Amino acid sequence: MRPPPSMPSIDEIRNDLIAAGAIRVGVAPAGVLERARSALEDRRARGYSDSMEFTWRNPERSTNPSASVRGARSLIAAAWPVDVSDEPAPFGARARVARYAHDDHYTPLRTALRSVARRLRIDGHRAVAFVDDNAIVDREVAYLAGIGWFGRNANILVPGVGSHVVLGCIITTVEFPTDRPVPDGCGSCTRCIDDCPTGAIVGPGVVDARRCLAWILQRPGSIPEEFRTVMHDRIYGCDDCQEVCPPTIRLSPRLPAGRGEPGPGQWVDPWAIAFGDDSDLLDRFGRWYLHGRNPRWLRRNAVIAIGNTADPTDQTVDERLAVLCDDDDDIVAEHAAWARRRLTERATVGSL
Ligand code: B12
Ligand code: SF4
Ligand code: SF4
Repeated sequence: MRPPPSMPSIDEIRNDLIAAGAIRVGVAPAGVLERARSALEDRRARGYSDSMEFTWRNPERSTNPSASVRGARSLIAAAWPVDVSDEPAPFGARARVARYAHDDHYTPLRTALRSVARRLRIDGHRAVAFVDDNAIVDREVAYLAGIGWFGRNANILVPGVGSHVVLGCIITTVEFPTDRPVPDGCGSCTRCIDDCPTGAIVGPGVVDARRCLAWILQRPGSIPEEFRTVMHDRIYGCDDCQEVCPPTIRLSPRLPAGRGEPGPGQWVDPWAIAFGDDSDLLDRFGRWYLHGRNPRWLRRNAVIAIGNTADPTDQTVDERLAVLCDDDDDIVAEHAAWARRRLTERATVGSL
């Protein structure tokens, strides 16, 4: 009979994850994430979480690793670089995808973490991989595991890498030696707070999601008019608080490319989305968070991007928007009516 494989050391695990594509790996103790729990409760009470569920749905669970893996002793956290390459912006109507969603980076990170977790389970331990899962607050885990510091934009900034990473972890009953948190690297900078287009960063590391475009683009319902122009060409996610961040700007060009599963890329055609049928849209964008898996929210965003970016002198733009004004979906129709008004306004002031 073959002997059971020997328990991998944390160095072997780290090397395996780095070889698979992770850019930083660290270990945190698996105690309750007290700071994250009080932040979730406090921000929910202040209304900052809006109607989001995610980790807010059950903070007792999302901040207690043992609630997901009984007897948890360690959290192995990993950061995975996202695609930061730029494609030239298309002329005319366009819709921009935030960097973390150009490709799918969650799947390869999950696969790499699952492979380590499987190995630990073969040795008789409990171990489960979590990536962007409502069960655990990834950033606090990454912070405690020494992956990076909390930027004032609330993102984890990895030293030598910046914040264009996605995060995940393994919760396990194995007790590995832990790493220490990375000291703050923001210094006196406040650019992300000053330059957020909607003033959503209401304190260092505190985002009021009601004003954050990343959430506004995801949440169901009509988008308040005050945000529609400032959304500009965004269709999913917002990178502004990272694109003004000095360490992230300096370090991003060093990030390795091609570590995600191919996704829609940086630019998508808003007309194809506005007129797309449900199954095609879900085939293409189904990995994104779409409330209720309903593509109508994507169509709504596409119509706003058209209003903000299409050529206001092109008669066919108005004709196509007129069709959308009669859409069966009242959300699409209402936003298309706004887009027509916006184009008229842009034509009047002569700004593209
Ligand atoms: C809900 C959610 C959102 C919401 C709310 C974001 C938020 N700030 O909470 C919305 C939709 C707005 C969002 C947007 C984005 N998200 Co998001 N999101 C999540 C999710 C599902 C839960 C986050 C959560 O629990 N927040 C709870 C609050 C309490 O946490 P927090 O803001 O981090 O609060 C901490 C800090 O305030 C810190 N802190 C406390 N005191 C102090 C004091 C100082 C001085 C400082 C600096 C910090 C600090 O401690 C708090 C507790 O840990 C996670 C995945 C997961 N399962 O964890 C991804 C996650 C956080 N998102 C991620 C990404 C990539 C983004 C976007 C960059 C995507 C984009 N380009 O549009 C933006 C960034 C917006 C921003 N500036 O935060 C990554 C983070 C990557 C990174 N490098 O940090 C995660 C981890 C997904 C993943 N698995 O990779 N997201
Ligand atoms: S993601 Fe955009 S809207 Fe949200 S805090 Fe950052 S800059 Fe502001
Ligand atoms: S912009 Fe400045 S304050 Fe904000 S996260 Fe980056 S370094 Fe920190």
